[in-house]
Parts: sequence; C-alpha cells; structure tokens
Amino acid sequence: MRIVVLAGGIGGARFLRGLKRAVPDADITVIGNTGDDIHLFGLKVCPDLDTVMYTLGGGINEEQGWGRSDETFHLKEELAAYGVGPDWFGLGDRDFATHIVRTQMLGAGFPLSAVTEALCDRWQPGVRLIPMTDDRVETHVAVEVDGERKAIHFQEYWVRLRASVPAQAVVPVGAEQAKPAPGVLEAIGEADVILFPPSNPVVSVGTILAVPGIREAIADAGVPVVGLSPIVGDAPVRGMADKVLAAVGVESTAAAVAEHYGSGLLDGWLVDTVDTASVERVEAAGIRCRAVPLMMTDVDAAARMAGEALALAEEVR
Ligand code: GDP
Ligand code: FO1
Ligand code: CA
Repeated sequence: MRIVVLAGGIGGARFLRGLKRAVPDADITVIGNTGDDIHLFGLKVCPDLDTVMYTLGGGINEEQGWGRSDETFHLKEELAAYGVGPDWFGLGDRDFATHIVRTQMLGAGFPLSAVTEALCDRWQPGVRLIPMTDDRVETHVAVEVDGERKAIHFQEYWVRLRASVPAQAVVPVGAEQAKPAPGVLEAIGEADVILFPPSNPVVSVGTILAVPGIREAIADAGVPVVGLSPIVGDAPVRGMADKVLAAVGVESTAAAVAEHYGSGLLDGWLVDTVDTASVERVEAAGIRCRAVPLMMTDVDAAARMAGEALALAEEVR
C-alpha cells in the first residue's frame, strides 16, 4: 500500500511512528513542511523535517519532541559569550551538525530535497521524506507589539514570544512562487491513500497545501483522503494551533478544522472520543467522521490511530 502523509513536526512525526508500526510493509512518502525553516548563524535549520527524521530514526529528544537526544549546548554558550544571538532558539551541539551538513550541501548546489535524502541516509527513517518544495518559503506571523503592527518569523512568534500576543495573520512568504519538490506530485498521483496526521492545520498542513499544485493534486487524486484532529476537547493537545486558527478565522474545535479543510479535500475525519458530539456536524459537511481515542500517549496508541485512519479510508473508498 502506498501512503502519502502531509506532516509538520511533533504531531506528524509521532503519528508516522504509529503508522509504521500499524502497517510495517507500507510504502510511506512524507511531504514535510518547510515553512518553519529559519536561517540562524548562517545555517539553514529545518525544524519539521528534522523532527520527522530524528523521531523515525531514533535520535529525537523524546520528552521535548524536537531536537536531539543526549544533547549539549556548548556551541550556543560560546556564541552567547561573543554576544552572538539569537539566544531564544535552542540549537544543540549534535543538532548543529545536521544544519552544517545541510547548509554545506545547499551551498554546493544541491536542492533541499536531495540534501534531505542524504541526511536520511544516516537516519534511515523508514519512509521517503520529501520537503514540500525546494524553494524558500518562510511562515511569517503578523502581530501588534506596542501598538505597532509587524510581521515576524513564525519561530520568533512561537519560540521567543510563546504565542503570547494575538496572531492577526499568518503568511507563508514565498509559497505562491514555490514549486512542489521533485517527487511530491508523483507520490500524490500514485498514492492509494492520503493522510493528514494530527499536525497543525494552519502552519504545518496549511503551509504544505499553500504550495501551488499540491492541494489540487490531492483533491484530484481520486483516493481516500483522511485526517486526524489535532484539536481535542476544543484545544490543541500542545502548541499554538488555537492562536493561528483564530488568525485565519477558524474556531478551535475538531469540527471547525474539518470544515476548514472541507469536503473538497477531505473524505474522512477522526475526532477524539471527547468530541463525539461533533461527529454529526462533520458528517453534515459531507465528510465521513468517527470518534476514536486520539491521544498519542505511546507508539501503540499512535498505531491504533493510524489503523483507525486506514479503516476509515477503506470505508470511504
Ligand atoms: P509541530 O510542527 O511540532 O507543531 O507539529 P505538527 O504540526 O506536526 O503537530 C502539531 C499539532 O499536533 C498540535 O496542534 C497538537 O495539538 C497536535 N498533537 C500533538 N500531540 C497530539 C496527540 O497526542 N493527539 C492529537 N490528536 N494531536 C496531537
Ligand atoms: N522549540 C522551542 O519551543 N524552543 C526551542 O528552542 C526550539 C529549538 C529548536 C531547534 C531545532 C529544531 O529542529 C526545533 C526546535 N524547536 C524549538 C521546535 C520547533 O521550532 C517548533 O516546535 C516547531 O517548528 C513548531 O511548529
Ligand atoms: Ca512546525
């Protein structure tokens, strides 16, 4: 079975680990969000690609959900001693190596998709991980600080400000001009099923869908498209999805997120059992809906969720 998954960072990665356990023989292609990417200290950092790669490759910091296990921060401390920041983004020593290799290869002319493949040679994530695009896309968030409206990088909004100010708009800068990376449209066209993991609907899945051609290819694929809600009990399980959903005028409920994707894109939607009451509303929007446990407390729980998503895909096929 050929499965295509549109993934952000932690939610996407943990779901993928479950999916691999649920269907060990599946051929899984992951289209990764690169809107979170940021240039720091002259290096290109791709948080969501790395979160998927480290999680599936066994190198993730499990408690944190991002960054390397067994990490140290000597390099960051040395940079700070020179007064060189930003000090608000925690790049660890082991993680730095990934960004150095990536930046070196990009500088030598390789596209990000080829670089990602090379990095995955080491980590063997057991999926084909492709960035949504080889072109530069950066998610910016419009905020008002001291009465002044300005656009800041998504990482600054989330990591530095902890989403403490309202997001007025979310803009995937560069997305309109971006082209899907090689292999993206082909994988969608050859998929037997397409899954939206419980990733952020605005700054992860929404950013991937903003690359011209990807949304259209999914809508036209003619195979089941099934998503899992990242919103449980009217709040994100973690992160700032509520803040960025508000910026695009969508309420933080499992049903509203399904309606936001719409029946033109989604055939099936899973909500958590605490949101069973919303099943009717989702089905009224023309999307088949089931309520099942959606908390990824461990890999087995994520595997059961993946199994439910694939079962729903068969129902709507
Ligand atoms: P990020 O890039 O690290 O923010 O990760 P993603 O975009 O892939 O996923 C973020 C989303 O995952 C958040 O909106 C969370 O609410 C959601 N999430 C995290 N853990 C769980 C979980 O156990 N269950 C569900 N249903 N959603 C989760
Ligand atoms: N998230 C944080 O909350 N604080 C950090 O200092 C931080 C550093 C970091 C470094 C590398 C990396 O791959 C990810 C990192 N993240 C950090 C996570 C990441 O920026 C966010 O979780 C996601 O992009 C949010 O969607
Ligand atoms: Ca992310």
